[in-house]
Amino acid sequence: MAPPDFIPFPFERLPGEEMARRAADFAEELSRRRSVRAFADAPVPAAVLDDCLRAAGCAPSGAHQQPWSFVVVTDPATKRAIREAAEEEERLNYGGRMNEEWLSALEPFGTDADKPFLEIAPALVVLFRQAHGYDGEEKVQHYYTHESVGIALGFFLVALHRAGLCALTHTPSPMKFLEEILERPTNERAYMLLPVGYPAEGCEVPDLERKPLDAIRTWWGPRPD
Ligand code: IYR
Repeated sequence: MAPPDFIPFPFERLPGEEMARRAADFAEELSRRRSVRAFADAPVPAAVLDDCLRAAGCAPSGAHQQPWSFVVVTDPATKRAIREAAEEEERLNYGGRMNEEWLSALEPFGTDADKPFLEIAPALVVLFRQAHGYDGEEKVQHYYTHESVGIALGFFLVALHRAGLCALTHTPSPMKFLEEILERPTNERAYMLLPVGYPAEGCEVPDLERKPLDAIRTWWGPRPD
């Protein structure tokens, strides 16, 4: 990639009150985001998904290498193939690959090896991490790929929520089958499988509490108003 020019940063500082309101509103809006495991089959507008992916692609990344690829799967036969392969791995996970401690941590959520949402959700978005890049045939080192892709995933989840869509961060590990089914290049590793859509009629979610701020934040130094 050609080295970038440096240009002025068009930054506008917000008035304090507006800043406080926006921060509080955004925290409130995100507090309503939930993982959903029961989806309606209603299609999601492609343009909305594309915009959410554009938001994801704005994440910062190591050396600006943007080491991510997103594959949107709406083809029913491919969704079925993904479901079958995911359930095969999950049967092994639930049948012994996850230890007792892990299974008991999951028990309150009622998850099991059946993943009907992989066929019912109108779109499966698969996020791949590019472990390295290519310059023609030459391998190019990528940096901080896990961090970069994790941030892009976060941006994507926030964008979906903001657009009125739901998703599940699903990891039917090992996920090599996604690289195979979706015929990805050899530098790509499946990072996350996300069914995306609307909640099914009557969808329920666990009544979870989030850790209060005091439990997740330690402040060193003065607290400016
Ligand atoms: N991948 C399995 C198991 C699972 C693991 C964790 I940690 C979760 O938070 C949820 C599920 C599954 O999707 O069922």
